[in-house]
Amino acid sequence: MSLAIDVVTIFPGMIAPPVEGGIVGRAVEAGLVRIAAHDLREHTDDKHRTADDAPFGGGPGMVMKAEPFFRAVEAIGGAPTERRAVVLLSPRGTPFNQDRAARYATLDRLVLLCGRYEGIDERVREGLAAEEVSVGDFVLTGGEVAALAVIEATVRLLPGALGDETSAGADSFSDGILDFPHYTRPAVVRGRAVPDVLLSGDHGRIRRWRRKEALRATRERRPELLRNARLSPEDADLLSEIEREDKVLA
Ligand code: JFT
Repeated sequence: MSLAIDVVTIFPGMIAPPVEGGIVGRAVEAGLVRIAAHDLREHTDDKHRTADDAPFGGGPGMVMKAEPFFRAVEAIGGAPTERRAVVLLSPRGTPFNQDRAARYATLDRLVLLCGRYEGIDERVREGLAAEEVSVGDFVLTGGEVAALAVIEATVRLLPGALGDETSAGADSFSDGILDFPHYTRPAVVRGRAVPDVLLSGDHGRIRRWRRKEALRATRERRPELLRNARLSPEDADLLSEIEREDKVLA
């Protein structure tokens, strides 16, 4: 029916406020998604509520203990028939992307496991058949901010999450390339004018200009995306125009 998202973390307070506002908060209020943050320390077994320990093999830092994660996921429960993914956020994970967000948006339940320190005992990934995912090639101090990125990317794809005005199909990445640049009033800002074509009222020229600028940005910033993008014959023409313009400027 609707999606349930369960986040397991020693910092549940990092999850609650961000999911109360914006598109995600509205999707919660509309009943499109339920989001719960679970305190990992509730599933520890000593009086100090210890969630980490020293690494086997030695070395610096601490490792998140396995057993509290197993207990937390058992306590979350869920029907045996539900479509579920368990996701372990990690800088050594498979890159998260729009295709994966779209798959998570089709599930009944998404369980997000957040750790800290050097990472989570490997037996958690194995034992829960978790997908180890990274939100990008930079280093955070734990999984919570990464989990928030996965939540936003997934929830906005749920049918009804975006208003009628906007559609997820018009985004950057929906057809594998970057978005075109955007402008709003006034027509001149600090001496910088909006491109004339956008004031022309000629919707054919506007559409073609936007497509060209989307292709130009992708070619300059993310050329690897062009190899896998769905490109039309018109796109090929526009890319040739861009290449010719580049040569003139060079
Ligand atoms: C960092 C993270 C992601 C993602 C989970 C856990 C501990 C700290 C750390 C930092 C460097 C090396 C551990 C996490 C991330 C990202 C996710 C953890 N740390 N080892 N950092 N950067 N893109 N997703 Cl658990």
